[in-house]
Amino acid sequence: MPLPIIAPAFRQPRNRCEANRTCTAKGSHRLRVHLVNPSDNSFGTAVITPRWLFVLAAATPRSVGDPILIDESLEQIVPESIEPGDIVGISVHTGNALRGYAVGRMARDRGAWVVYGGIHATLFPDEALESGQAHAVVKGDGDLAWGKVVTDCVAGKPEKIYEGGRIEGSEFLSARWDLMDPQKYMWASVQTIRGCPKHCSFCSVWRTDGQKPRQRKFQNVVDEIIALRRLGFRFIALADDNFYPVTFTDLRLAREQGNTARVDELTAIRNERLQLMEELAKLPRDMVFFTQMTMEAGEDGSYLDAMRKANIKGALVGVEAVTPEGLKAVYKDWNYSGEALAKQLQTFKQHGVHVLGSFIFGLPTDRPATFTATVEMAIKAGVTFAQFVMMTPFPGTVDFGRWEKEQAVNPMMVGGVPITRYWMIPTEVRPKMFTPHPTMSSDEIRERTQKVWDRFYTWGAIWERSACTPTLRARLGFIFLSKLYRQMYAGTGISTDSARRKKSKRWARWTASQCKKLFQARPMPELEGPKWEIGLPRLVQPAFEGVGGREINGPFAVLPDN
Ligand code: B12
Ligand code: SF4
Repeated sequence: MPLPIIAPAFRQPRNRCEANRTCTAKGSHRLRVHLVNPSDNSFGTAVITPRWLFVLAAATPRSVGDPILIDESLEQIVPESIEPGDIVGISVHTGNALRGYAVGRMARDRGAWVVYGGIHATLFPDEALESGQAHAVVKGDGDLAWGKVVTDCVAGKPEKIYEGGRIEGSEFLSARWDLMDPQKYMWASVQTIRGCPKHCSFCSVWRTDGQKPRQRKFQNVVDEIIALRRLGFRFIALADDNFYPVTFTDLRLAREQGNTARVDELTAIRNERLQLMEELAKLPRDMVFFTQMTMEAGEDGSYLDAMRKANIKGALVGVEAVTPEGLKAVYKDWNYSGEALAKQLQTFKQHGVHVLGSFIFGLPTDRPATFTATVEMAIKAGVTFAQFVMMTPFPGTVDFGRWEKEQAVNPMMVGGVPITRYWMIPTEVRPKMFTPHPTMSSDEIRERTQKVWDRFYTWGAIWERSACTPTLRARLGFIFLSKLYRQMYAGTGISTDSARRKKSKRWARWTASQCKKLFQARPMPELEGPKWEIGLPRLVQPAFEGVGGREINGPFAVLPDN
């Protein structure tokens, strides 16, 4: 058996020599590539791997060696690890942009090339150039563009903007999981599809990633998952925008329009989904997948059955609002409300797919009674987990555009920053809500939201829900995970009480380390993958090797199979 590769990724170098493992002569320095996932909060253990980090690692030209990967949700970057001439790639989404810019400025001060990518940099490249002192920004997908950026930096002449665009599903790179420390994460993340045909008003996915589903070759997905199982990962989040990209309505409309090309296209997408699930069903039975999809999938029992057989045991479903007015406000009136909603969500469970219901508070149609009605609906619909997020206008969304226009006349300022650039406001003073509500104050919405989290995640309610697990150990895992989820989101995210936040962070850190143990599995280096008939473009196929020997069993392991 080959020796395990111990990733340099999270053992951050403390001094020059360690920083430069490839250093050849005293005083000389061969440039290194660093990829940084910025975060203000480090928990030592993370729930899900930030996939971009390992995909960009795969896109890094071999000529510059393996990149150093730093996930600040585990631990903060050590500035001394950056040397003049190094290349530092930083990913920013809106929530971590400010921290990302601080890392970029630090790296530039130390003489490194600084490059940004990710959804926020794609939408605000000028901001990354100015506030983050970037040499370059990649807009869109980095799989193909990153190699050119690195080569240009090495040559000392990077361009300011690179158009990464929206590459085809067949071009998505497989991640370099060999550079990950499996001890640090509970779930790995694998993407099977990008883009979403819907157009919800609070979501930017359909605008940045497009409405055309870009589906990865199922063989590549399966190969990557096998590599992860060999390493000892059996919990895998399918980091997809929408796992149910073709609905019955889409097919019916195409048929009614006599658009046979469209019918064929949709059918092919759907068939490939089913093929993927058929292959997943052949993997070791201890594997557990989790995905995100619309509740329309409740219409299609055979699809849900295929998910269950494929061990896709849960899905985040965007319920958003429980009233027709609320759904209309977010351009999601194709979602169900009232009794039909409860029934639709129960269908998932009846087919063996657990639901993490996602609800939004702070919609203009919300009233005090909406909070109670929502949590009662979540309980009635039998969702296994729930998240209650406060309305946030994310850039690139319809909501953001509307709000920015309203604010243009007389912009509200917080600490000298216009509120429509809220991510630039230091986190300590950043408001929790930005868009004014017609009848409730932000504090009222926040307090009511917090109460809803507290009510959904009482010990008694969690205990009752945990009955879906067959063993006591699994039940304990379920309880831990529920409490962790609540603390990470409601305790540290929504709360403005700094003592409560501090306590929540400490608690989350401890619980995360306990939960991690429950997710560990025995590596299966011997696991054989299918031999595909058609030769696939294998842009990167690193050698994956098992790491250590660990016991399996975790909360989802035990969710019913049927
Ligand atoms: C899976 C996922 C999650 C998972 C896992 C997160 C994780 N640890 O990775 C969970 C469920 C935990 C999650 C949580 C949240 N998420 Co989320 N998530 C996603 C999703 C669906 C896929 C992300 C992914 O892994 N993609 C696969 C990788 C390979 O793609 P990528 O990250 O886009 O990277 C590519 C390019 O962007 C580029 N690139 C990225 N970084 C860099 C860096 C450099 C240097 C370069 C050159 C290129 C580059 O190259 C990569 C390869 O092509 C995206 C939707 C999306 N389409 O992006 C939303 C998304 C990122 N999430 C979003 C949000 C809002 C959240 C939450 C705030 C939700 C909430 N209310 O709690 C939290 C925040 C969590 C946090 N603190 O980070 C928003 C972000 C919007 C914004 N403007 O910032 C998105 C875009 C969805 C949306 N509805 O709009 N999320
Ligand atoms: S919220 Fe979900 S369904 Fe709506 S556009 Fe975004 S990814 Fe698609």
